[in-house]
Amino acid sequence: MKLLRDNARTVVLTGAGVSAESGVPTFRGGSDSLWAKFSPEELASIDGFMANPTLVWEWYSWRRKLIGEAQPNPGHEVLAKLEKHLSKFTLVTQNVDNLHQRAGSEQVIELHGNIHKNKCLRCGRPAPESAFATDQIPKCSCGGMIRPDVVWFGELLPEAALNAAIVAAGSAELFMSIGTSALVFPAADLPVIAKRRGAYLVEINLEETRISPHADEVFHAPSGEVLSALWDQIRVDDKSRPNTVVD
Ligand code: BV8
Ligand code: ZN
Repeated sequence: MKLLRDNARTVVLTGAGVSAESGVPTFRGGSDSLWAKFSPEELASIDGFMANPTLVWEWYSWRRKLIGEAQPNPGHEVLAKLEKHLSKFTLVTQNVDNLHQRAGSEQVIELHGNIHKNKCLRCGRPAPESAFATDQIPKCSCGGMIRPDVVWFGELLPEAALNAAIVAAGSAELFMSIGTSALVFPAADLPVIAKRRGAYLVEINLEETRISPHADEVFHAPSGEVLSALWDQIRVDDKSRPNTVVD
């Protein structure tokens, strides 16, 4: 991809598909998808939590355990390398699994929060790690219930994260939408904003999505494989350039 080789101002948006090769089920799609057993409204929503806090709490405990045992895959690792290799690179994720950070990405804009963080439903204070060592729903010192610090359906995204993502998308020369069905808003607006402002839009996703027809380049293949091949190409190109060092 010429723009990557030319050190273009690059913005990447990732979704659950980037973590699929780490064994973390995606939200929609295959039979092992997270929603296959339950519906989003039932679990990833305040109404779902209030209606059945124990079920939602156990679902997050199960996901936290599964994610804790997962390892970042080559897709996460290449994105961490691109952050160091390109002078203007922004990583925006819808994922809450912390795998980008575990792969070495230092600046990660988390649009939907982080599954390893919890907060009080009543006062909003962060809950200490110890608070959820058990499967019982822990209580805050103010008496409120503790909940995962993720963005549920019907909840606003963290303002600073969303604004940073919108500004980055609006000034991107290259925007890569990777492993996302582009169905959840406002995250799904980002590739459209970038394209409208003149970015070269690349999609890396197993399936066709609503943004595929608008993309300049589409790779319907596993993101770990595609990103590894792109990184190999960058290293070949850089080696052929005089006095550049590629780690
Ligand atoms: C909001 C965090 C303003 C929690 C998530 C009715 C009422 C209220 C709101 C709405 C409504 N109707 C619509 C809305 C807006 C709603 C929305 O967009 N709904 C959709 C379903 C239509 N959005 C919201 O509610 C947002 N807030 O709008 O606030 C507001 C406030 C009040 C009232 C109105 C508006 C909040 C959205 C955030 C929800 N939280 N997660 C948690 O994780 O538990 S969403 C969840 O979906 C995850 O974050 C996930 O990342 C995200 C998007 O899914 P994807 O990442 O794209 O994953 P998916 O499985 O869908 O796709 C994976 C893709 O990867 C597939 O295409 C697959 O082919 C591909 N793939 C698989 N393997 C690979 C691969 N690709 C490459 N390689 C592979 N190996
Ligand atoms: Zn509290």
